[in-house]
Amino acid sequence: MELTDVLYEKRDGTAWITINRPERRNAFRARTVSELTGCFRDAWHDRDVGVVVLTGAGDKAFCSGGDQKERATSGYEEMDVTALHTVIRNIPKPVIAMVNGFAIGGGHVLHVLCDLSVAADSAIFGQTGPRVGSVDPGFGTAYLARVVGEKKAREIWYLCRQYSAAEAQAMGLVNKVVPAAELRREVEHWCTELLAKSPTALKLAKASFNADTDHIHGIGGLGFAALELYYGTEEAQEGARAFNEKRAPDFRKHVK
Ligand code: 2NE
Repeated sequence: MELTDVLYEKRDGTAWITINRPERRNAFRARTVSELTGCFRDAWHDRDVGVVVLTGAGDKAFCSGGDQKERATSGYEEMDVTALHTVIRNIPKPVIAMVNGFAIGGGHVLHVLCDLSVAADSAIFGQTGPRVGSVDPGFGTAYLARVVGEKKAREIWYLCRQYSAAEAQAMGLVNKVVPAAELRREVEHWCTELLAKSPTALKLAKASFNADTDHIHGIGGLGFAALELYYGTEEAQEGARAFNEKRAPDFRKHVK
């Protein structure tokens, strides 16, 4: 597949996957998701690749989640986010999120699913689903709770606040925070360290960590099927419309 939304480069044992839609804070549309999934699959089968880095183009955003403009016009038809989540989890090589700016909404979920997260001190973290009429059922919610604990995960999802890199590190959401200018060098250093380790031991360790939460796949599949139905409702559409019209959403009439 020709790449239009993603940059893909393999260098010295590391595959660098960069979401390249900076004018939309690296939001993903259906095409972006399928390109990302294809790059991860390529890295999976390339015996020269030992580590994968996921990042965003520019210095403002890692990824701002689903493209709300595309959602408002054509919906998220053809967007298979679960396939992307699955390949990030199952690729038998460590995946590092190089968080260079906003990691928001479905973009926040992507960094949570990576094995390791190294962030710039300027990075900002948060979920927005209940503000824009969406949610990331499955790994986006339940696995986040494994990372930061139930109370904090519910706060993150219910209140849709933004958190600084220092706050993210304090809650165990990222492994390391460095000045923005040093981010790439720091990540390269982590890659070099990982590439010196036994790939089979890393593969077994990853599979073993995953085994504890693999059951979330099932509920995630069910949840995304429900999400498709929710997106068809007036309530969910009000969320996307409000974001695009740069106003606060009005959900009050939908309380049941
Ligand atoms: C990311 C954030 C916080 C950045 O704020 P700021 O102030 O730095 O930038 P601004 O002005 O909001 O954004 C710059 C341009 O990028 C577009 C904006 O509309 C704006 O465009 P113009 O007005 O210049 O034309 N942009 C930013 N994010 C976009 C997006 N996600 N889709 C389309 N265009 C986007 C701030 O921009 C923000 O909060 N963005 C939205 C975050 C969000 O709600 N994401 C979706 C969550 S739902 C989801 O990801 C999802 C899911 O839950 C389940 C399945 C699949 C996806």
